[in-house]
Amino acid sequence: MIKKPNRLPASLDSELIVKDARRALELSMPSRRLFGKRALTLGGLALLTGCDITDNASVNRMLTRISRMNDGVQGWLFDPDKLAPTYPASMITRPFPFNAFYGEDEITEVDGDAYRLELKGLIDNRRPWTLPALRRLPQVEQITRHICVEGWSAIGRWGGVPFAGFLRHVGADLSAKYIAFRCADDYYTSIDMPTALHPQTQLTLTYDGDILPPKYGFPMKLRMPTKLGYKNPKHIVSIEVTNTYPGGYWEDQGYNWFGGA
Ligand SMILES: Nc1nc2c(c(=O)[nH]1)N[C@H]1C(S)=C(S)[C@@H](COP(=O)(O)O)O[C@H]1N2
Ligand SMILES: [Mo]
Repeated sequence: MIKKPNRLPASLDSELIVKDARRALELSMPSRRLFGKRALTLGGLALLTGCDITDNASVNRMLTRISRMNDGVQGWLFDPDKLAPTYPASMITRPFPFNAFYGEDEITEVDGDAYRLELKGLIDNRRPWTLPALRRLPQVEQITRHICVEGWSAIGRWGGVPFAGFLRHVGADLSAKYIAFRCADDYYTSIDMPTALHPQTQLTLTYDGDILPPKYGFPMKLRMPTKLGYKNPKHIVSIEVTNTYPGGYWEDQGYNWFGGA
C-alpha cells in the first residue's frame, strides 16, 4: 500500500529537507547514480525510508535512516577482492596534507617508548603490543590516494603490517561485525569486517619510508585506500573487535558510517 506523507507543518521547509536528504544520499554513496537526475520529492523520500515527515525529529530520523540504507548498500556493493588504484612514486603529493579535528599547532604527541597498543573484545590473545613488536612483523608498502570529504585528495606512500594478517595472528573473531579504534587524541572510528580483511588495509608505521611522523599519526594509524579519510584513524591506542555498533567521531555527527571511497 502506498502511504501519503502527512501535510508538512509551516515550520518545515520541504525544499531544505530535500536538499539535506540529497546531501545525505550523495555524501559517499557509490550507487548515487541510481537516483540520477530523477527529482527527489518529500513524498518520494517518505516512501524510500518509510518515515512520516511531520516535525524536526522525524526529519532527523529520516536522514539517519537514509544514512543507514547507504551503509547497507555500500556494504553490499563492497568487493573484498577489488583493489584500489596504486600509483608510481613520482605521483606522490608533496607535501602531503595534514588534517584533524584540530589545527596543525596542536598535533598529538605520543611517547613511542611508553606506547602500548591495547586489544579488546572478541580476540583470543589480547596481550598489548609495543612498537618494536609491531615493527618485527612482516611489512608491506602501498602508494595510494587518500580522499577527504572536505574536498581534497592526495597520493601518499604508507608502510606497515597487513591488517588481515594481524587480526588472524592475534586470533580475532573474523565473524564479528565491527572493529573499533580509539586514538590518543580522543578521535575514534570503526569499520566493517570485510574492509578490515581487505588486502590493502594496513596497520601503518611508516610514511614515505620514514617512521610515521606525529602529524600523520605516530606511532600507528590504519590506512585504507577503500575508505574516505575520516575512516583512517591516526594515533591508534586500542583496537576492539565487537558486534556492538561503535560509531565514530564524525559518524556520530552525521557522516556516513561505511564511508567508502
Ligand atoms: N586520530 C585522528 N585520526 C584522524 C583524524 C583526526 O582528527 N584524529 N582526522 C581524519 C581525517 S578527516 C582525515 S582527512 C585524515 C587526515 O590524515 P593526514 O593528516 O595523514 O592527511 O585523518 C583522519 N584520521
Ligand atoms: Mo577528512
